Amino acid sequence: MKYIIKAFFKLSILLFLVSWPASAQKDYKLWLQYEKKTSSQIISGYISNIKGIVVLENTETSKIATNELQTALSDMLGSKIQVTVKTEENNTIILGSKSVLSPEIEKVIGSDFDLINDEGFIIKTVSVKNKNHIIITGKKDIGVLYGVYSFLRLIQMNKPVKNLRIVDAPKTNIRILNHWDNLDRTVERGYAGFSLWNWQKLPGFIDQRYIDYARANASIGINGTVLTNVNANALILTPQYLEKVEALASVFRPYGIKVYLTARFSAPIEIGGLKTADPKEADVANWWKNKAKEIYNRIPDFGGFLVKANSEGQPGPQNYGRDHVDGANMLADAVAPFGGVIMWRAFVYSEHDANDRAKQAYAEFVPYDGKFKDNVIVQVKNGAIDFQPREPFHPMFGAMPKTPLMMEFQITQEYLGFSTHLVFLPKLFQEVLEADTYQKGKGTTVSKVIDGSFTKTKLTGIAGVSNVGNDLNWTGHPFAQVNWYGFGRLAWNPNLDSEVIADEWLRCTFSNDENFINPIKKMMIESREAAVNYMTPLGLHHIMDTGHHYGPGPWVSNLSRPEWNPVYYHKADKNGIGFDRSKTGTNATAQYAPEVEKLFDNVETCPEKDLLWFHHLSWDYKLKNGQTLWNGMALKYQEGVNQVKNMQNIWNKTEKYVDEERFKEVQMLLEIQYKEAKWWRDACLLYFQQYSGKELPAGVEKPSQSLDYFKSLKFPFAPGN
Ligand code: BDP
Repeated sequence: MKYIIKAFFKLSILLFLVSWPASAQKDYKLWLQYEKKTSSQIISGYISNIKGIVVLENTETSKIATNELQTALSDMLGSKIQVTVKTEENNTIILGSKSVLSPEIEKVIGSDFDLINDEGFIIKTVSVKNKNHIIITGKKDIGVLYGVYSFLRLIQMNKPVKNLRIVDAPKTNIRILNHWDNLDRTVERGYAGFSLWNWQKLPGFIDQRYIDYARANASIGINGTVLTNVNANALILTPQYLEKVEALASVFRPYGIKVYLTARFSAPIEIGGLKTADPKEADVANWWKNKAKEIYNRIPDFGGFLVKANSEGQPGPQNYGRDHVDGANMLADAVAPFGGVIMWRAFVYSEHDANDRAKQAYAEFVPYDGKFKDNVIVQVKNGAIDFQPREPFHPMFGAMPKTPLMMEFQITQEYLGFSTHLVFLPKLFQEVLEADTYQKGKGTTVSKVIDGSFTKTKLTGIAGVSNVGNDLNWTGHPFAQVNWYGFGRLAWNPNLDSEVIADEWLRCTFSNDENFINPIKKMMIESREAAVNYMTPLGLHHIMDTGHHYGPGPWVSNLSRPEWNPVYYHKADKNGIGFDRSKTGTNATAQYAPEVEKLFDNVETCPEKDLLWFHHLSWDYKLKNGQTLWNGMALKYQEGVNQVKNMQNIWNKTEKYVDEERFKEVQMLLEIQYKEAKWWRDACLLYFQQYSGKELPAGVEKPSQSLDYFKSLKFPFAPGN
């Protein structure tokens, strides 16, 4: 008996140890789960017909494509798929780029090649010499790799792989993650652990994570990564670090990913021993030229530099009486001989400028339209302030027709509940991309500005500030993975619907069961509006607490720069609330095309979701639903809280569709989100109530604590700060 109990005990420990990694792996595997299919799924998906993989080329990239296809198919089919080089067999998948296809196959692909660029792919069911095949091809091997991921996505989603003709290519050239990672491995605004880059062990130690990171990015078409923080450290440009960067670049290369670095403008002084970093000084320009040469010697396909200059205390050309054009063009000359680009950020606002902060980037940059070198692209945040839960699109997108502009989205949730709140960001991204700038008449959407449809610019791009860290599940929250996924999919195709993204991701990450997909998709789609409602409804913005940006802080008014204080943005007083950016105020609306200006300027036509962004209104102002502004605002805060409660109810019903670990993780996180939604509601309403002097309307729960209590909360070790 004793022996049996002991054995049972040992067995339970063993089972525990075995089961832990298996479920944890699900989190780690992201949207590349490749779950085994049932026999009916295999039959209805026509994958049982696939008899082997034929590989026509032998590059590093094509080896990755083959391996991915073989492993994934074998896992999903439950039996090993063979790889051969014999094209004469029936029912195979043939992988190969245009140059290695046989004339017969090239002929059946025909003019489809004209429809794609160098990164595009074609997936086509063909019959050649009475044999059936699925061809996955592209102009280059990277296209084949992207094609493989797209093909596998179909199978993951139980879409039949019969009679296929998919022709797809990315609409932007630079699809890039910006890591705000410091050399000590802390991550500015990072909520998923420490930086992936283990600088101390590089270049000798190649963490498997680097490979898995590259694979995840390639699977969604991301083709660039900026390894370092925009608040840059010049040391990254020293040989000691460049050797490490080179090692990472070699890992990423076969996945089609180029490495970029942030350039600290004062690097010539800090690591170059020069007395100045003046871009007009020949010594300085030469220093950068030599630095570029040194980097390209190591990394021939180095992407280029991302630069934050003269912004929030970072050095830049203005320190020497020069301007952004001088700075960007000097760096552009340094990397141009090697095909590099400069991504110059437009996130600027000055403590010496008393003007509305929302107007400053436009005022500073629009006069430079057409003055940057061809290999410069100006990187603009989606809104004019700073990644708030909702911002109207940045007016610069409608105002620089002669300059390539790239979008900067924030995937990490600095202002959207860190990695604790479930907020589906593709919905936010889509809202911005679809916005009409009217730059060249109706239909000049932001997406068309950045994909170069109108300007025919050669350089196009979308950047996303990464939410990835060394947490086991990469992003801290299982559902934050979709924000990385969705960013990649939108960078590839800025016109993609966010609902399609949610659908794809859920099927590949969790389950194809409609009973799971339908409610959870709805929950995701609504989650962004829920966050806006419980944080910053009706156009409110920048009312978070200081420094760490965790939780509400509408009362903050003591910071040295006026535009750092929440009171600067909400302007609540006895007469009302909101920032008057209309003609009667700062006239920021005039930075938009006349059609948009008119819309925002007139309080009657201004969308209510942006109301307090553009207008200061009395507490009794009547909203479209007949409520007063005060009541309407309070009800919005309550609605946000109710939406989170509803998200919890929906999630609690999914236990049988989800593995235990992820089910519990999301359940716990939603509980925290619910508490924090109430915290936002109570703190903001109590604070604003001091000015409105009005009771909370029926339907809004009474606050659980006093305003003083909320003001007293301190978070000295909040992450990411
Ligand atoms: C703000 C962040 C700050 C960044 C800055 C930027 O709070 O940490 O350095 O943006 O984008 O959102 O440069």
